[in-house]
Amino acid sequence: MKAGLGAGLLGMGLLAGMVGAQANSTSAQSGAAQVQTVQVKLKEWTLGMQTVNIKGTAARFEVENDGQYPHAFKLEGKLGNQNFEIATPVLRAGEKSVLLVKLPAGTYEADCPVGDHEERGMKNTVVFGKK
Ligand SMILES: [Cu+2]
Repeated sequence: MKAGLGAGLLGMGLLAGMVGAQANSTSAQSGAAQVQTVQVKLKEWTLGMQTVNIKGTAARFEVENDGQYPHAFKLEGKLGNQNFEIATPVLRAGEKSVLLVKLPAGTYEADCPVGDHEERGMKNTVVFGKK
């Protein structure tokens, strides 16, 4: 569960980026690699995601804490037989972060790693490579 984000993972094709607030870009449309944008509106007690099927293998999760409690957005799963997880920092109310991820086709789990928020319902399944 606690693989963290090491240099080895980057070598396996996991690309992670974190950008500050004000991510309003729609410019990812025209590149060779199609990056699907997913809005994630964290609040009590839901991840607030509309899209959980990523058509390609690259996704840009635009995460905002729409709630009152601190929340974060974490994606986890397996690469081969190795567990990985990647997460935004813990966001306070109103804060934003962006997670840019490229993963092999497969099924991954998203959740909020703060406290017992996952058990309270802040969890979802994300499928990459869904046609
Ligand atoms: Cu939370």
